[in-house]
Amino acid sequence: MSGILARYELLLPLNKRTPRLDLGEGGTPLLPLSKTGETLGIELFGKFEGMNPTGSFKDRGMVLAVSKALEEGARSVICASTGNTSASAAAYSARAGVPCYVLLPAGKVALGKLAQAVIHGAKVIAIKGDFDRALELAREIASEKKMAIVNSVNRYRLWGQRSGAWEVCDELGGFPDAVVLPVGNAGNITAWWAGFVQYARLKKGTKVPSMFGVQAAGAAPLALDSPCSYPETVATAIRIGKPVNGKRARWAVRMSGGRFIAVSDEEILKAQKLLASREGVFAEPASCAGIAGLFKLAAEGSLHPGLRVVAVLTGSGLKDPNVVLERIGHPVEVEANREALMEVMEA
Ligand code: AN7
Repeated sequence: MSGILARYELLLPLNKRTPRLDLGEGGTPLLPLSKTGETLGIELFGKFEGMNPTGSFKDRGMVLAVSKALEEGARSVICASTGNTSASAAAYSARAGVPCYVLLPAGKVALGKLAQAVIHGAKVIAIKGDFDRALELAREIASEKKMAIVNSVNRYRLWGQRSGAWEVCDELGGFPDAVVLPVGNAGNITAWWAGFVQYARLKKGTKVPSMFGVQAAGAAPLALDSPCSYPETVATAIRIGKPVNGKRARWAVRMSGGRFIAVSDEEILKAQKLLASREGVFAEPASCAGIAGLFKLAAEGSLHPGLRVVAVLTGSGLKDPNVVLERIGHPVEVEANREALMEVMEA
């Protein structure tokens, strides 16, 4: 076994009756982002969660949530999703052999994620509304029909996601000074903070890193501290107006000495291009909001030089090919001969 249930058995709520699902989740690379770090004047690492089995950090929570659902006798699984949760829920449900129902905001899910949910055999239903409405419906139906809901309202999801923080500490041989994460439903930032707190109890004299949560300006109820009824952003993964874990995330961010930040779609896409073209790391737009947030902090003069910072790159860029092709364009086509080719190459 190679996944997080085996690796962190003693830190997770497992017992003899818990089935040990495993798709090899976790163990993702912690990549030095030296060029970007140099520009920002900090020591920067990217925790590349796009390397998880379904291409996002959700797998860390999903492996535990679906295992616990099986232990508790659930016959089916349900979730609402902006995409990544559905891909992950569909994959782990397939592995476990239980039916999976997925509610998506119609027309607002990246192509790769949609394909994943469909191929894993989930019952995929597009709701004519946004994610927040889809989640309300999923919660209602889950409690009526006794289905296991595997959104981040499920405590096991967040517990499993703590493993990302544990891996970072293990690999660095200590705690980073700060962590930046993109924020949608505000589950992951809460989970990472709880993970650091749990680890700090084991290792005396350590300080939990400052947590910085970055939202897209068009969907930033926490960063702007005002309700958001019509969330909109190119980073569809975090197109969320009513974060269900908002209260806990506010607490975590405040306790850690961090804050929430809003960044524009333009800043997100610029950060995505920078990571891909200068660091060789292709992450989906939402994932890059954290990097955009760091640039914002640096511009304000609130990023202390020399800090050791981890940016959580939450999902793979392959999830959302359209956002790249629409922005940057398709390759030039030439006649299949040397002259035509040379003409284009030398242009
Ligand atoms: C790539 O899949 O909410 O703040 O339904 O896919 O814990 O919600 C995805 C969220 C960041 C935000 N980065 O995490 C879903 C969903 C990526 C994401 C987030 C998501 P939370």
